[in-house]
Amino acid sequence: MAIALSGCTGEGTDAPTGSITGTGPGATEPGPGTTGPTPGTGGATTPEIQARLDLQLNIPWAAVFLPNGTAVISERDSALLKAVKDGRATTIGQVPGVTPGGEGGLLGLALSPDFPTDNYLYLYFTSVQDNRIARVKLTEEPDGSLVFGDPDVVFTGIPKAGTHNGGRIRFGPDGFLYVGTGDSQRRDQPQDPNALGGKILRLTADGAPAPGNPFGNAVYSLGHRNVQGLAWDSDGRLWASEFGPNVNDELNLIVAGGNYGWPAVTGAPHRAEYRDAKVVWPSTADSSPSGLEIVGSTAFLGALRGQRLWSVALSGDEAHAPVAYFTGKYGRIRDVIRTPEGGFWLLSNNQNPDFVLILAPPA
Ligand SMILES: [Ca+2]
Repeated sequence: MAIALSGCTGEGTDAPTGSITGTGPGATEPGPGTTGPTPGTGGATTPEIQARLDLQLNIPWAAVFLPNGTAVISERDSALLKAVKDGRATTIGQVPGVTPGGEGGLLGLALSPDFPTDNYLYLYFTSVQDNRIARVKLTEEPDGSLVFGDPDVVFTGIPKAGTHNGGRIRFGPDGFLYVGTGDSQRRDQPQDPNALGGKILRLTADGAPAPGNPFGNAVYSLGHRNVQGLAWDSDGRLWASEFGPNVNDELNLIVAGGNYGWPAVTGAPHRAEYRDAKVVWPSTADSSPSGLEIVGSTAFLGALRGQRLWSVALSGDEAHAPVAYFTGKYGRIRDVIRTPEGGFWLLSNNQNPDFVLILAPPA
């Protein structure tokens, strides 16, 4: 069975409605817009918004926190890196070689696990011919301002398109760099273990395939449509958020060599050859999940088209039904980032200008 590739990236229309499903014991179906305590979620309470930073951002895509507490934000279309300290944003510089277009541009950021000694900031961006990963040395000047050197391209050849460019990068607990790619509107990519589209990749810090990868190349998992968020739970399991077509946004539990179904199937159809999503949002109008963070055993996902923050209680390999917060209050949410204080930043999307919401640590 193939599902028509029509709606895209939270922009689709006429999305069907249905129940939002988790797989865990005691899962409930709170429905869109539910807030507050819900059975099966461990008595989740609405996160407290501590502040809103009106930083006049232009389509921010990702953020990382440096060891000194300064945040670095990527802007997709301007290709600017901006620093945020004490609630003020300053421009660090423009990343050369970025070719924005559609959903492409300067996308994911990841800080080297050895940043205190190597000063490497990793960048995923769309170039004139592909999506690629580079690293820059990010250092502090005597006056406290940040500067970066020429990009050192470490990985190339991820297919690009107007949509479905993936873009999330993150170092895992094993010290390797995980990369979420999109199918780049090429339906032959996700099921081909030798193609880079529609994958989660696992690389060394120098951009080589990580040792032990399941196919002997850069690919870690396959059958993805457009991976948008990567995070590990406290037991080291990797979870990933993914845009569905006009149906079936997904939260997946990722295992090495796992096939997540696209473009043959979406959601959780219980087919032996594919791995079911652990959470399925039948209507992309409710979700279109992008950035993902996990604290303890709770996942938090920012929703673009759904304009809300989703939390999902995890129990081992299973996920409870998601709970929504802030539905429609702050517009589209691109990313969720853990702060050094244990709370979160939420990056708005397409709010013209965009802003940051600071959330208190979860109760
Ligand atoms: Ca899937």
